[in-house]
Amino acid sequence: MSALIPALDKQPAKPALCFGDTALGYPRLAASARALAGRLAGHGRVAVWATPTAETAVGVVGALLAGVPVVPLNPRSGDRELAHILADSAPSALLTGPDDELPETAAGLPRITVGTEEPADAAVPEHMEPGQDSVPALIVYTSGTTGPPKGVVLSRRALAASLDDVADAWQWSADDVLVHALPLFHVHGLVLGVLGPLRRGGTVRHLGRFTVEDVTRALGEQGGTMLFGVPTMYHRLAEAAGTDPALAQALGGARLLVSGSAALPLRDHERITSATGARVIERYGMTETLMNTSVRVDGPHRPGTVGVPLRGVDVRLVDDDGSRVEASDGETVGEIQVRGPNLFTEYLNRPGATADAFAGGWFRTGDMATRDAEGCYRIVGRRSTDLIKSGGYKIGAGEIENCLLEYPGVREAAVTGVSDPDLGERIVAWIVPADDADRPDAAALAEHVAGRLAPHKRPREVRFTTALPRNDMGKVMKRELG
Ligand code: MLC
Ligand code: AMP
Repeated sequence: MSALIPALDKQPAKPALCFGDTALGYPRLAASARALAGRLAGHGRVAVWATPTAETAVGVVGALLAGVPVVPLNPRSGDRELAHILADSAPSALLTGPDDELPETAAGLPRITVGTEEPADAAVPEHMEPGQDSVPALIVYTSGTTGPPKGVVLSRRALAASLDDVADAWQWSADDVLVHALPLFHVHGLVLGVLGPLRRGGTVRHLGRFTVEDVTRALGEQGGTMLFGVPTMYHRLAEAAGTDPALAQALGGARLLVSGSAALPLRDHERITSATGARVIERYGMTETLMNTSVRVDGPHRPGTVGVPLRGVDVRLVDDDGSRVEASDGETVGEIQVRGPNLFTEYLNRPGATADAFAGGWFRTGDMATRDAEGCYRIVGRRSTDLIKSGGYKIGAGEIENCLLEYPGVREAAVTGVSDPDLGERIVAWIVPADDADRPDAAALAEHVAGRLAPHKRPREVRFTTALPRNDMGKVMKRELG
């Protein structure tokens, strides 16, 4: 296979990575990543402490050059989540920035400090980029309906195929300067948001954290041409754009605004367009599949849909009894199933879960959608009420319920996602206390989940009840809650 990032050899004269005041051109990125790759010889798999920094980007590129699969870790993971991911993925070392402070759970791992200061002409070992497309490149952890997160193994082929497919749909070129503020431990921020611009030979400007002011500056005076965000970010931009002319001008001047990871409500599409003249393009993806569909730059603009299948991806709708939905009537609902080189290889250490995820070679997404006469897909919901999308993060209800049940004074717990204008869905915990006169403290329950799992998994609301609605089998009927 050809190099995943050809610009490391061609070294165009432009910044590759901009994180705050740190900017790395291609020669320096290549030198730093190659130096790291040399240090990774002999490692089977490494983890990276995925702060939103240039060190994380260099760490991942170095591991890709070395052919060493890399596991991005959320630096805010709680002790339980982190211990699970480290035990499951068994990395031989942890790549970190020089100043990262590690929690005790990660402190036992050999640490490799990533540098970004290698002089471009330093003598560094020839890189060892593997020749095989099927070599695992990334292992990204993602929540399921039950149990702890699963490691999704993504090959070099999947990364390259998906990045080239979206480049085709978005006319994404080396001239683009991508702006974003997404976390680097999921595929949106890391694969699309960092490896995407590098594969094109362009530039990424990462904002560290999302603020309306920084987006305005990056798309305005700093010359950004594209913005990637989750709907929560676009919602906040839509709220501000009506009364902030500088923001409206910056958004209106961008070549492309892309939203993904969850549905962007029509109202936010409309507010952004009326304030800025710009249109937001939606694309649909998943950790296991990378990108599947998108509204195309050269196609019809269809807000409220996730567009058409990407060039290399087969997409079909399947009804409850397993037969293919042939109708393109914008009404008949089926489960989205996908096939193509963009798909993951397996769930790490979970052959059963991998087998269950496929139907005759097609990956079952669990997302329900319609298809219209122009071939545009509209996502209408999910098969399971146990998967919540909050702020663009996928969160499994079961994992949070198990965590809540450990807390003193909790007899029963159920977790649901309730519609929320900012987060899309917000996590609500339904708690049956052991003693109704002595209920656990709601803030302490949220803190418990944040500290054990991750802050974005914490319940934003706790509702106490005397009993959970259950069916004859004893299963909680979540649709009756709320
Ligand atoms: C609050 N905080 C707590 C806390 N309460 N911390 C610990 N314990 C508690 N009890 C802290 C948080 O750590 C954070 O700190 C701050 O309060 C706000 O946290 P938040 O409420 O979670 O942030 P919020 O403002 O809601 O974040 C919105 C957001 C974020 C949009 C910025 O949700 C986000 O980055 N989403 C991106 C998700 C994503 O990338 N998904 C892609 C998945 S891949 P501080 O210091 O920050 O203030 C995928 C495939 C595809 O889906 O198709 O793309
Ligand atoms: P994750 O497992 O975090 O990768 O999340 C993947 C899920 O995000 C998909 O299965 C969808 O439910 C959802 N998703 C991603 N993009 C979109 C979109 N544009 N519209 C609606 N849902 C989306």
